[in-house]
Amino acid sequence: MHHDHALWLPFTANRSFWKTPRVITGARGHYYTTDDGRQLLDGFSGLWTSGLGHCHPRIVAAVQEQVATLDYSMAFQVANDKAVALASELTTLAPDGMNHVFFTNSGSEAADTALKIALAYHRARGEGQRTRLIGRERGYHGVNFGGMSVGGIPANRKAFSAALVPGVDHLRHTHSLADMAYSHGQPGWGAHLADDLERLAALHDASNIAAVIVEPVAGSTGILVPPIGYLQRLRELCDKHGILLIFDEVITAFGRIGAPFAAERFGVVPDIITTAKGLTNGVIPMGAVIVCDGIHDALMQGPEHLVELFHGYTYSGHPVAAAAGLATLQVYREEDSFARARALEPVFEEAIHSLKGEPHIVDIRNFGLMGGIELEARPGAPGARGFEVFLKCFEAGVVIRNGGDILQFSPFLDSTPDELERIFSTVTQALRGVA
Ligand code: PXG
Repeated sequence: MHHDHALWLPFTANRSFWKTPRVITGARGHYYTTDDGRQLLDGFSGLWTSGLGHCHPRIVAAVQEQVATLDYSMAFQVANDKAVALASELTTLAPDGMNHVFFTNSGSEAADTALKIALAYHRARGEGQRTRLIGRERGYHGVNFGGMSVGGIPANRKAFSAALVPGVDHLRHTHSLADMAYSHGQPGWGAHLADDLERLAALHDASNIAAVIVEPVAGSTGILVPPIGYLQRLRELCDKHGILLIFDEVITAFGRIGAPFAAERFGVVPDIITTAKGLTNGVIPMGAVIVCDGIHDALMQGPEHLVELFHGYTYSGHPVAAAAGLATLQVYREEDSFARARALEPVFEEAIHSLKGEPHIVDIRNFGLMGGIELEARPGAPGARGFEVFLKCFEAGVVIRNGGDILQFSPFLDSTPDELERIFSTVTQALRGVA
């Protein structure tokens, strides 16, 4: 039977949505068009995805050409030329020694793939007892079973508690309003929180732990910037105990923090990097797991005619997605996007911190072109204030995002100071207008 409201939206208040639907029909550059003909300034770069702006002509052309040249080819036992080329391009951007790329279709699939590679690696080396996986409170690694289990967002886990992957622990998160509120960039306090790994290593014996997965800067949970020295300390402890370190760079890669990868920006090289979003500028879904030589090589064993890793997706390395990825990387290079993002960072920092003192705000935090404004929850109605600010901004023509009562900002890599000014003055007006 025909139903006008058949669409069940992801991570959305569906009943509220259908009372006043927000429907996008087009986009160009830094603006969306709505079904009622309005232009909206995008203050979130899609969903952290589209740092180069919407409908970038170079990427559009590459996709159009690819879909008419090779739409799809079998992904198993056969490769397509664009996937071969994109994997190779990614390794030139990645830290030295990370020369192998496994494609997925999303960040969630990249997280689960990385965890499976970690387990398979230890087993291949005769350390099959290393099965425990360590995530972090407030971490987000997508919604599939592995990523959800190592993730640390209570609402995402609550309904699935009994089905979480066994043998998972969580490091403490790094957030403390009392110790770091209104930090500009990295907080000076909190490197010692990485020592939480020592506690888990002692409890379980380190020889049972396969991997630690963290977002270098946590995104979905409301922009938690790593304390100075924290990631370095985590790397040292993983090395000491033979534990793999996985950086989930689904948000932080490709210029979001002014470098190709957070690994480069922070000077900490993990064993595995997961990416998605900015890999194709959001144009075609794609994720990638970038793996160091040691892990890859350890898995290349057994008879040569046999599959080494029993894992993969029908659409791994999809040629149209890979063509979008190749064009995206080319544009990043030609427009010097990562350096531009780095140059915009102090302007963004000043703009977001200028809201200090506006109603309801208890913290403002930023790193790269990632920003968060934490609001005090309205008593008895957590999340209501953040949602109302989102709605007011949308009505005023600016798209931001709220994760509960934390407002999130993700400008384009080439946003202008005027656009930043418009975004934050719209937010200011919204804050003054909510109870
Ligand atoms: N890891 C990280 C670090 C992410 O940010 C994923 C994995 C999952 O990616 P997919 O492609 O499976 O969605 C993400 C996704 C937010 C928000 O409000 C962020 C994401 C998704 C939804 C909302 O910041 N990131």
